Amino acid sequence: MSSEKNVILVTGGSGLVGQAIKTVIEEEAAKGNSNETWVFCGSKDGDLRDRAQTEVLFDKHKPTHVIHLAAMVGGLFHNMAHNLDFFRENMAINDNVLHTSYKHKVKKVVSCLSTCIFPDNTTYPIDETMVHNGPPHTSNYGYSYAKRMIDVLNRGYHEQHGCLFTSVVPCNVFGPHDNFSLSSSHVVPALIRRMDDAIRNGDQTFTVLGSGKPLRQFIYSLDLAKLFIWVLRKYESVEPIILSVDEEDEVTISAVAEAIKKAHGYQGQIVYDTTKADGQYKKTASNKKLRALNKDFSFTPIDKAIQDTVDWFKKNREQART
Ligand code: NAP
Ligand code: GFB
Repeated sequence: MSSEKNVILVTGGSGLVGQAIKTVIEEEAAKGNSNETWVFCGSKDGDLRDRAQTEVLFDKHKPTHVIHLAAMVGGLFHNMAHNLDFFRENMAINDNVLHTSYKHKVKKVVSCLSTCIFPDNTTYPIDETMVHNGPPHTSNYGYSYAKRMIDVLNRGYHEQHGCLFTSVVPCNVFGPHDNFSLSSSHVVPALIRRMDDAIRNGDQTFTVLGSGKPLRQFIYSLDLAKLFIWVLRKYESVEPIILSVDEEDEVTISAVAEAIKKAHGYQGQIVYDTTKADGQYKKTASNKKLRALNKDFSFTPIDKAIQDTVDWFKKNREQART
């Protein structure tokens, strides 16, 4: 990024990933001066489904760069129940943010896809070239197709207008400031919150939904934040880049539940409700492209990341999204 004053607008800045980026940027700022002004926005600063409100936000902040995180986001069960909403809301947000970025001559936009949007019937490991190679898993087709259209829009703005609009593809993310609500959360915050409830209620058993057999790669939000900032400053391609832990760091949902049990110090028994959906069995993604470009990055071990997140939740439950 140039040495002149840069203004980085982070849409979705009040959420899990946005707050992790804020934490990392604040730690950086404490170490010395910067020619960057960072602005973290949530829906109270403007509903990005609305073009006029999007324009007002951009007029106000005049960003030179955008990290575009804002989205309707949720776990497996929320997606299964709201595929239409996930498609329409995210299509509106993405078109407004990218078109307004183009009209405001934003130098670079980094948007966010997800490893869950890849074809369900695929070879492994999944890589960046496979985004459009077939239909996504039925559980979240709405979210997946809307996210894939970000890649289509990025190519269109680059080819037609020379814009540097790119995207990253994280695996499953968790960490402080996550969404711990019962209705829409992802598996890690859901298990953390529900096990805290079980402890408070004195429950002797704890139910994990599904079989516990599916496999996932999980990245700690603070690690993803550091990689996002690296992409903003150093990655100059329109092609998506996967930001995930290594393939061999993939774990079962059961292993995650046991790690959360240990972090909570919960003494009860974990049981499985196999009447509930498992979702995708696996979505193993390769981080070879990232490793080739960012050789020295080291990920936080998952047990430490889970312990830190459990500790954060117990300390901040009253203010957390529950
Ligand atoms: P999150 O915690 O739910 O945060 C979503 C953010 O988007 C919030 O700041 C929210 O603002 C904002 N937002 C939602 N609707 C909006 C609207 N209509 N107008 C303006 N802002 C709106 O989600 P997250 O986990 O941080 O996700 C951030 C990005 O990472 C998303 O693009 C998501 O698809 C992607 N991602 C997440 C995961 C994961 O496992 N969490 C995995 C892969 C990719 P308010 O809360 O203020 O309303
Ligand atoms: O994070 P998650 O909800 O979504 O994980 P996905 C779902 C897996 O965790 C399934 C099991 O195998 C569930 O059976 N699970 C067990 C639970 N207990 C729970 C629980 O209490 N809550 C939840 N939510 N799951 C999502 C996509 O897929 O991945 C989204 O649907 C998004 O679009 C996200 O991209 C990153 O990993 O299955």
